[in-house]
Amino acid sequence: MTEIPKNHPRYESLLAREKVASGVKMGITSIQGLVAQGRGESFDYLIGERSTSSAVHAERAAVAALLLAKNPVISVNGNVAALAPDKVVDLADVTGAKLEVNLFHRTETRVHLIIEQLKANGAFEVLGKNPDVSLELPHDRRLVESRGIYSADVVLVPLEDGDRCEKLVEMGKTVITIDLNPLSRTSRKATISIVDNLTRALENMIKFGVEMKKEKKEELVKLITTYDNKEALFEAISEIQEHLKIMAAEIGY
Ligand code: PTJ
Repeated sequence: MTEIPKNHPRYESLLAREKVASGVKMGITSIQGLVAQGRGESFDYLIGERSTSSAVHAERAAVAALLLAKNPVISVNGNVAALAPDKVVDLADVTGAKLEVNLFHRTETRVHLIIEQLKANGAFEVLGKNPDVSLELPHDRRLVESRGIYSADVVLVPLEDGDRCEKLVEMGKTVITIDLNPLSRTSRKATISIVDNLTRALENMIKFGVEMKKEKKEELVKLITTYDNKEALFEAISEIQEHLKIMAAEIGY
């Protein structure tokens, strides 16, 4: 991985880029993952590279849903494994969720390498190697484990594609997504859409998880029942508009 000087004004963004590129070199991330990261980066620029208040609101509701779930599962793909293997393992620990590797560009080698990467970051068990159920989907994201995503009541699917998100919602699950694009099909189809950068979102969620575990169950239920995803997406888009207005004013034309 190329060393990025810590005082570089775009340190976080360049570091993330290096992580995804080295994920590709290690065989963890798909080559298409580079394009996905670039797409995410451009939305992050428009958002202002911060966790907005609508994102924080969605992250709290998502953590409440994970903590109250009977069988919560976090789905891991090649970008997540490259960018935040430690954080995804920590979030699973804090919320009691299972981890399951689920890939769009599935190869058995990639599944194996991602499982090893998560274990190297402290995961005890990672599902995904032996899928025994096939969802009605025309691509490999259909392959899931009955103990994991198939029977989950709450699933966190970071950097997801719209049709599996829609299928999981159709199956009656609470689907939480992390996607910097508030206009994506995934964001519009999910139960709780977190419009934030994966790394920032996971860091916030781990912190909230530790705090919220001490809260009464009724407080967590309230966070979920008062959450409205359409409203949250509307807020996310408005926050981008506001940020762009500020940026335009700074040009000083
Ligand atoms: O590892 P695989 O084979 O399962 O493939 C994973 C990718 C990500 C390549 C695959 O799921 C894919 O092609 O995803 P998309 O359709 O490009 O969607 C990714 C979405 O995530 C886009 O809307 C991006 O804006 C968003 N995104 C990309 N990077 C980040 C992100 N959102 C949050 N944080 C990021 N770092």
